[in-house]
Formats: sequence, C-alpha cells, structure tokens
Amino acid sequence: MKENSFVSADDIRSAFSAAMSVMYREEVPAYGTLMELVAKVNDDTLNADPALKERLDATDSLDRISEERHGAIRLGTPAELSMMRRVFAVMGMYPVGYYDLSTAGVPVHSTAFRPVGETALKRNPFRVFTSLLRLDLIADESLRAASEAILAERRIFTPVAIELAEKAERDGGLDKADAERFVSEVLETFRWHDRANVSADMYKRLHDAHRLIADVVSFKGPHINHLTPRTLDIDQVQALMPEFGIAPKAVVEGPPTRKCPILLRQTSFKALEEAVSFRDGGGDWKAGSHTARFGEIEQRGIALTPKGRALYDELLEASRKIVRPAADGSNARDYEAALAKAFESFPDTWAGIREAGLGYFSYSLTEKGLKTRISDRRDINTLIADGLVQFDAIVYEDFLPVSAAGIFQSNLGDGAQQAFVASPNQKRFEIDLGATVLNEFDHYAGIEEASIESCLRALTAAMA
Ligand code: OOG
Ligand code: NI
Repeated sequence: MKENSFVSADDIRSAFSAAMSVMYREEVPAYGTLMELVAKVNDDTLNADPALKERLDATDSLDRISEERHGAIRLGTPAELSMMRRVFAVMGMYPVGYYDLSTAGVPVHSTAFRPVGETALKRNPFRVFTSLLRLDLIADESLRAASEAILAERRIFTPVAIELAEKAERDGGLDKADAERFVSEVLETFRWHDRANVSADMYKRLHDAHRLIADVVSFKGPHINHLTPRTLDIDQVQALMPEFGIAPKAVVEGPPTRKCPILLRQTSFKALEEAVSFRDGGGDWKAGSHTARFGEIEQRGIALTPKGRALYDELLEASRKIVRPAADGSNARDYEAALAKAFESFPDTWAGIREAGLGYFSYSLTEKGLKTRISDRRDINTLIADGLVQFDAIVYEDFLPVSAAGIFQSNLGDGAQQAFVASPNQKRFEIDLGATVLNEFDHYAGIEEASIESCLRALTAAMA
C-alpha cells in the first residue's frame, strides 16, 4: 500500500499557533512588546542559571521556550462549539477538563483543547481555553432571545475550513497543500473584526447585562482574546511590565513563588480599549470602543493529585479570606504576603510532595536500576529507597477555575462584579460539545502508573 502523505496533526498545530502568533502581534502591538519582554527575561534567567539551562536543554526545546503555550476564545452557540471540536481535532487538540465559571460571576463554562500525549506536548503544547456563553444565566428574557437570534445568523467558520475538516475526518488527515489551506482558513475564525454585528444600542444592552455577553454576541466571530507565552520567571515579567509601557493586572494568579512550583501561575496585561464601529442603519457606521483583548504569561509546575488540589484550593481560599486582591492593585503586597503565609503548610520539596501524595510523578530507572534485575515486584517506595528508581514531577498542562476567573475579571473591566447562581452543568456542556471531556486527574494518574509499570517491567525482565 502506498504510504500516505498526510501532514501530522502536531505539525498542523505548530503551523497554526505560529500563524496565530504573527496575526495577534500585528493586531495587538502591545502583545509583541510582551513577547519581547518574555524573551529577555527568559534569556536573563537562563544565563544566570546554567544548571537550569542544561536541564531545560535536555527536556524541552530551548529554542522554543518563549513561544505561545495557550490562547483563549469565547463561543456563542452549541453548534459553534461542536464544530470547533472537530476543527481542533485535525490539529491533535482534544477537550480536557470542565471549568464552571458561573461561580465567579462569568456566564460561561469551558474546556481546554490541547494535545494529550507526551510526544505531542513536546512537539508543540499549544492549547486553546474555549468558553461557551451561557445565555441561560441571563435573567432578561427578551435580551436572551435577541442574543440567540443574532448568534444564529453568524457563520464563524469559512466554508473551506469546514470542508477541509470534513475531508480530514473522512480521509484520516490532510496533505501538505490542504494543511496549509486549512491553517489559513481556520485562522479567519480567530481574526479581529472592528465592525460590530449590532447597533450601538444593542451593544449597550448586551454590555449592561454583562461585558462578556457583549464581547461574544456583538461580533462576527470569536476573535482570539489573548495568547500566552511561557516565562521562566513570572514575578520578574510582572515587575518589568510597567517599564515596557504595559499595565499588568493587579496580582499573579495561582500559587505563590515557591522552590518547587505547583500547578500554574499566570498574569496578564490589562485588556486594551479598541476602536470599533456599530451598525447605524442604512449602511452607516457609528464609532465606539470595545475592551476585550490582552496578553498573558504563564509558568507551570507539578500536576497535583485530588488530595494536593484540595489542599491547594483550601490554602488559596484561606489566604483570600485574609486579603481579597483588589482590582486596582492597592493591596497586592498584602495579598502576596497572605498567600505565601498560607502556603507554608504545602510541602516545598519534591520528596515531601511525593511522600504526602500531593503530586503526580513520572518514575524512571537510576543508573543503578539500569544495571540491576530483581525477581520480585516491589512497591515504588521500596524501589526508591533501594536506589533503583528516581522520580520527576509531571507538569500540569491544564487550567485553574479561580485563576481563569481572575484573568476574565481583570480583562472585563475592574468595575462591579456580578453574581450568578453557581450552576455547573458538565452534562449540558458535553452534549453541546458532542463529546465528553477527558478528566485531567485520571489522565495524570495514568501517566504515573504507566511509568511505574515500565520501571517494574525493566527491572524484572530477564537479563539480556
Ligand atoms: C479566558 C480566561 C481563562 C486562563 O489562562 O486561565 C484563561 C478568557 O478570558 O476568555 O485563558
Ligand atoms: Ni489564558
């Protein structure tokens, strides 16, 4: 049989994230400035720490260290969400995790489309945090109906993008020419449109109901609202943003600075007010503005077990009971201090985290283990004590609802926060998505178990 000439999903995703980066830097110049700052801080960090450089060189692609790790979009209808799932699948991105943001005053629920296997993540970890607007949380019935009608009219995918996604599903992939066309057609969905779909009056009604509703309903498509490169020193980028002429959000979301990083820390520059125009009847346009797009940075640490995550949630909440970060940054120092204090009870050595069962680790054979054979299956702690097996943290590849809410909030304006009745509805989300989402905890546990199993298999195998 003839070898197929399909481009790998990983390569399509890489091309897509690179194209998106170029487009977004053109659309939002402040994002280009953030990228420069991140590259500088990453360089400085690596130069100051040769051991870190060596370690990253062995495990990551150093030359791509400052590239985008994620972006985010907000969709309006179930049909958009399920088509988006099919489009992302062509790029090897699958829905992982369910995030309910209604508790945090944002009328959406979300998943993250991301590569799943280790090879795919290494090749290019780009993911897209994807939210679906929940009109069911909007009290005003007439506004809800009007929003539904407006959304029902729009087509966020080009016909060619849909056609190529269908072709990829049918044939099992895309050849080079189709893959290139696919990337450029799909990019159209994420493009900014400065001409709104609605009148200024309608925009105001939507905006008064919730800024996020205005952002989703008023435009032709789900413009990418931020991209997020990886930084090796998030505190340093946060501190330097003002010097580079960009305004950081008040505080870094997530855990405090630690020796052994856990989960995910992220911060952003505040969304920019941009000129848009509204339909003004008879083909005329009326000038106005809209605030939605920003730039973010992230730094990742170890994936936590349910026990570790519960401790994280508990400590985060405890610190926020002492100081709730104000949007204007006025109590940022106090918040950082309260957070650091609360997290003193979270072990800060890899061995401590492992022994307490708080994090997921990947196990491998030591030099001694490689030269040793055993006749019995020992438990993992014994193998470590015997010096046969070592462990490395598994990196958290997902998101955090409290942090995501903080990112949403600081970019929806610092004004009044709205309260919704908490109403997670993963079932509904999955019906709309047309698939179930992967449970991130099961996934990390699976990686950990597989690594233990492979150590045991090697150790108990017959000597060659
Ligand atoms: C998404 C915010 C969530 C993150 O990094 O937690 C997010 C949005 O503003 O649409 O991207
Ligand atoms: Ni983000």
